[in-house]
Amino acid sequence: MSMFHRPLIAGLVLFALIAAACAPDDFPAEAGATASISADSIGSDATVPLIDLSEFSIKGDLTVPAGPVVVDVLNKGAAVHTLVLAGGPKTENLNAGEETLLDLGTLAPGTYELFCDIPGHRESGMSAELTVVPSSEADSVTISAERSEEGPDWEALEEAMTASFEAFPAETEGQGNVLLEPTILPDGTKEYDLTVAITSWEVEPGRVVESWSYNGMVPGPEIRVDVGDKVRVNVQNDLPLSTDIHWHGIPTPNAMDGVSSITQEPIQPGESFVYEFVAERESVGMYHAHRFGQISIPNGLFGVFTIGELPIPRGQTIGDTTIPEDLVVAQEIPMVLNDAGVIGYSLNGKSFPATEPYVVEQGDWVAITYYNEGLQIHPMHLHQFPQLVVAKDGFPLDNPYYADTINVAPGERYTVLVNATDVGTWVWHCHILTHVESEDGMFGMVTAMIVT
Ligand SMILES: [Cu+2]
Repeated sequence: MSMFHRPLIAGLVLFALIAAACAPDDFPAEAGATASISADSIGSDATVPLIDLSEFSIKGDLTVPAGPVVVDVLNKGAAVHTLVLAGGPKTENLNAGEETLLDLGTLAPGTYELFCDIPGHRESGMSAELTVVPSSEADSVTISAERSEEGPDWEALEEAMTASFEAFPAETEGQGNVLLEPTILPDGTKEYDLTVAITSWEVEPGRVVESWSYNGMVPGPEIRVDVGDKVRVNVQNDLPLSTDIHWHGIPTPNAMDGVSSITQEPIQPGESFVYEFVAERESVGMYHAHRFGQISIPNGLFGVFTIGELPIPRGQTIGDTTIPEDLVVAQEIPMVLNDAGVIGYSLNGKSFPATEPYVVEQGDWVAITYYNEGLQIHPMHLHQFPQLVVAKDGFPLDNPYYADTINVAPGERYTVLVNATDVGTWVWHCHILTHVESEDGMFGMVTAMIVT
């Protein structure tokens, strides 16, 4: 490398933030601190690599010589992003088009992870390795003198988009939501066994992650019981952390609520716990860990738990439609939403093109329940067919209503009825566009209803 520093882009507007408190040599003691600095406070011996953020990638000068490093970060994307040095400093939230300097301190030779800490972005591809070579090898390193003015590679975008559609539906290993059959005990109790462990999970073709799972699947096995059933769930914890199970939306005795340190002792690694309760009323619920939920749930520890029948308003008139008294639901579709952890943006544990298309016959009535186990809201849009919202969190609505887009917040469930009146492949997706498209084409929270 000829120079350790380079001219800063004219007109670069920078904000001196809390740099005063952060001596560069203190890294990693400044872990988590935001460390944007002003242009004129960069030491003349600092390397200033250019890093670009977009949906969902981190690109730029990813090899630097050992010594002081100040990254010039530009958000070239459409969404808010950050740049974080794992265990080190991070930028403020950067809006689309914003640029800042991030002081990484003095880096020793080695590899470091850079990522965006907006939920879901790291898992979706915003992670990159920064390689720091010994200063004796500095001559072999090239740092961009200025940002390329080249526009996007339109052709590459076209190719990636077409390829992503052509791959749908893609086969992957593993399927979630498989109905779990109980063992019926002599007194009629329905007994289920759940093993909690870190297991491999293929989210999309070739992307195999270390998911946190119930019985090795994401979402965990579906549990379905009748009102009045005695339920017993044996939980074996094979995680490296203690856990518990909360029955979200399911009434239980307090001691069975699954909030360890309050209603029970944590289930330690290698230990087990038995949950027992009576299924009191019809419920459209979920089960998930409560302890370490922010780690374990996005990583896959969630499942669907249904008591009784879905609340279908047979015979009721909504607008100019009367739901037939003898309406037969051709298919019940649980759709569990997630957006973070090792799984990332997904429907039922899979990212497009590995998401499952739902094949129905023309005229079928289909009942769909959205379950949001993620950290963000997701407006779920089905093309062509109005979605009749019949229940919120399992509670039947007095006045069901039609919507074509249903906003599902974390923890919520919406049950909708759809009459598949028109033949075709109708796309079905979250309408936050960065949850479904990246520069690699379609991904994440997209599937289709195929009406034959
Ligand atoms: Cu979304």
